[in-house]
This record gives sequence, structure tokens and C-alpha cells, in this order.
Amino acid sequence: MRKTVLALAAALTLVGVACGNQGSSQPSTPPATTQPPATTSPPATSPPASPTAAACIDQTAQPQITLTMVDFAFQPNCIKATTQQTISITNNGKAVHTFTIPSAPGIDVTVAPGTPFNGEALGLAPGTYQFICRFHFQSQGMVGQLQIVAAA
Ligand SMILES: [Cu+2]
Repeated sequence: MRKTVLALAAALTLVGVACGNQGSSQPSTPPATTQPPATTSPPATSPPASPTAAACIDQTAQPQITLTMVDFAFQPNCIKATTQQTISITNNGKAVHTFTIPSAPGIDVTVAPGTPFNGEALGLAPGTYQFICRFHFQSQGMVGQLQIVAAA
């Protein structure tokens, strides 16, 4: 089961990279011009594994980690937190989502709309973790990153 999830995550990463380098339509594009991004796909989403540090929301001073789900994204999608913080997850979408850390066994929470999850500390060692929604990470790219640092 877990190996399947990891394999899918790896596949997603490959797909994301491939899409990032791809001009969606082939016919006779001049090679040297800067072409505007396709209207439907924001260019900033290509590498899910490494958002820039500046884009990561520092929540280390908050009482707990607060994460919101919408259809189909995590907000924020990069959080800096400490080893001691608990987590609060609210689903503001219409679909059921999960908060799942494939590399951390046991962290796999299903959160229904209107039923916030208030959990314990995640018990993660300092490090960087990718979290996903198991239902939508592949189809919708519903992923995020958690940067865990030692508690002050
Ligand atoms: Cu989802």
C-alpha cells in the first residue's frame, strides 16, 4: 500500500516536470520568442517538491499549525512549523480531502467538509516533508510542503 503511494508520488513528480517543460501545442512555434504562459495553467506549480523559502509560511509562532483545504489545494501549500506544534485542519471545499505524509507512517487524516480536524503534535523530526491529498494529488496536484524545525 505504502509503496504504491510512493510510486504514485514519484510518478506525479515526473509528470509535473514533464508538463513544466512542455509547450502544449506543437504547430510551428518560433523557437526564440518568449511565449506567454498558457491561459489555463499557472507556471509556478511545476516543481511541487521545492517551493522557494520565501513562499513558505512561517507558523512557528502560532499556537498550532493551521492548514486549510479547498477544492483542490492546500492553503498555505508550504508551512514552516516546529516539532511541538499540534495541527488544525479545516476543509473549506466541497470534496473530502486527506492530509497524508507518504514518508511518515501513520500520518494520514481524512477531513470532511465542515468537520475540522484538531490533532496532536505530528511527532515529526526536523526536516522537510511533502504532504498530499491522497484523492487529488495525482489528478489535481494537491500537494504541499511542511518544514519542521526544532522547537525554540
Ligand atoms: Cu483532496
